[in-house]
Amino acid sequence: MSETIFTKIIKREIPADILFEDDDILAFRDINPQAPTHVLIIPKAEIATVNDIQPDQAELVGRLILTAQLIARQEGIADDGYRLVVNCNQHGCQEVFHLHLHLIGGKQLRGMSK
Ligand code: DGP
Repeated sequence: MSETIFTKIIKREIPADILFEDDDILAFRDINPQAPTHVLIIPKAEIATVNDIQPDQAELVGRLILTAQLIARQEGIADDGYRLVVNCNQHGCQEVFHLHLHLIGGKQLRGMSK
């Protein structure tokens, strides 16, 4: 997989508003927020898309969701609710080919567009 802008954020080659980091996961605010809270949660491993997740990465993917849960609590949006989105490839409107979970909330969201 070729390096993306998210690898540069992991390496601190470009700045980001980082909310969480451990050995395997990084979370930072989206540069183009769609709601008051819009955070991207990524594995540090370079996994391009959902299609590229391997069975032995199942725990890592589960931990991405648990990280979203933690950040939602920290942001104070857990009880009101939020949306987790993972876009995949062209039809899913994926722009950055490094797996990421969007955590979106802080306002009433509309129904999913089709
Ligand atoms: P997606 O369409 O699912 O691939 O969403 C990619 C998201 O990444 C999009 O919401 C904007 C965000 N993004 C792109 N470049 C940067 C960047 O340099 N910094 C930050 N913080 N977010 C970025």
